[in-house]
Amino acid sequence: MRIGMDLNSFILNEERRYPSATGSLSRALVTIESATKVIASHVRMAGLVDVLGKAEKINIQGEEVQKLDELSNSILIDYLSNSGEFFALASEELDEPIFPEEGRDAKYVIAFDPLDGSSNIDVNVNIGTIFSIHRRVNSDISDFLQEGYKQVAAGYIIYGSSTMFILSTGNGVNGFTLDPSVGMFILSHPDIKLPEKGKIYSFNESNIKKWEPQTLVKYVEALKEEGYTSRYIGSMVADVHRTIIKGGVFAYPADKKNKNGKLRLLYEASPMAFLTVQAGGLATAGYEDILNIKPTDIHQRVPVFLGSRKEINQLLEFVEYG
Ligand code: AHM
Ligand code: MG
Repeated sequence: MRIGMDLNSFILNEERRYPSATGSLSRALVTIESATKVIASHVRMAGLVDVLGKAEKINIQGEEVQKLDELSNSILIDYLSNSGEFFALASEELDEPIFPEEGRDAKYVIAFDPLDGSSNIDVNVNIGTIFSIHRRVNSDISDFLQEGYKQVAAGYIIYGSSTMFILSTGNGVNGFTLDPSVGMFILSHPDIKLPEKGKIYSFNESNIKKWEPQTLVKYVEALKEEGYTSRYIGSMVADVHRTIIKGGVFAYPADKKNKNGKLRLLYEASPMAFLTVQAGGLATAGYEDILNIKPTDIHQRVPVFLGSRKEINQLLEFVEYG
C-alpha cells in the first residue's frame, strides 16, 4: 500500500488478500465510488443551483431542480440498484428498504445516509455520505438488523475543501482524496489511527440542560479544566472526520426531548463506530458499545460517544448508566 495509489487499485489489491473472493464486494465499493463522485460534482455546484434554476425550478439543462439531499438519494439508489451487487438498500431518506430486481442473487445489503448534514448546504459547510455494508443472511429486512461489528465494510465521503473517501473493510482505515484533475480518489491518509488522546470535544452544548444523564455536564467541565477546546460543525461527517484525524471526542447524547439521541444507528452511528474502532478508538452509546447493539428497527436512534480511548474511557467513568 503506497501513498498515491488510486482507490480502484487499492480495492483490487485488498480483494487479492482473500483468494476465495468473488469480486462482488470490490464491485460494490467501486459502484459507491462512482455514485459519490457524481454527488460530489453536484455538491460543488450547490451554490449555483438556485441561481441557475430559479425559473420555475428548471435548471440550465431544462431539468427540474431537485434538492441536493433528494438528488443524492436518487443517485445512490440508481447506481446501487443497477450494480446488481446489493440484495437490499436502506436509506435514511426512505421509510422502507428497496429490494432491487437486479440484486436478487447479490451477497450484500447496504444502509446509507445519502447527504448527512444537509442543513449546512446553504452555508457552504462540509457535508457527506455515509454507508454501511452487511452480508445478506435471511434475505429479508432483518438483514439490516445485524450488529455493527458484523459490518463487512463501512465508510464516508466528505464533500469539503477537498472530497475524501474514508474506507474500512475491517482491516484498518484508509483515506483517499479526490484529485479533480484526473477524477480519481488517491490514497492520501494510509492506515489512519486516532491519537490515544486529543484536545477537542465536539458536542452541541446548547442542549446541556436537557442532556441525559446530567453527569455528562461534569464530564465536559472536566475536559475544560484539562484545557480542551471545543469544535462543533453540526455535520456528523465533518465532526467525526476531525475526531478520527485529530482525536478527542464527538458526541450526540440522549436528552429530555430525544430519549435516544438524534443520530440513526444504521446510517450514522454504526458505520462511524466501525471506522472509529478500526482506527483504534472507541465508540459507545454509554450503556453499550455501539457495535454490539442489535438493531430492532431500521430507523432507530442511539446516543453516540466516539473518539480517542482516553476521552471515551473517562466518559464512562463520569457517566453512570442504570
Ligand atoms: P441530518 O441527517 O438531518 O442531516 O441530521 C444529522 C445531523 C448530523 O450531521 C449532526 O451531527 C447532527 O445532525 C447535528 O444536530 P444538531 O443540529 O441538533 O446539533
Ligand atoms: Mg444524517
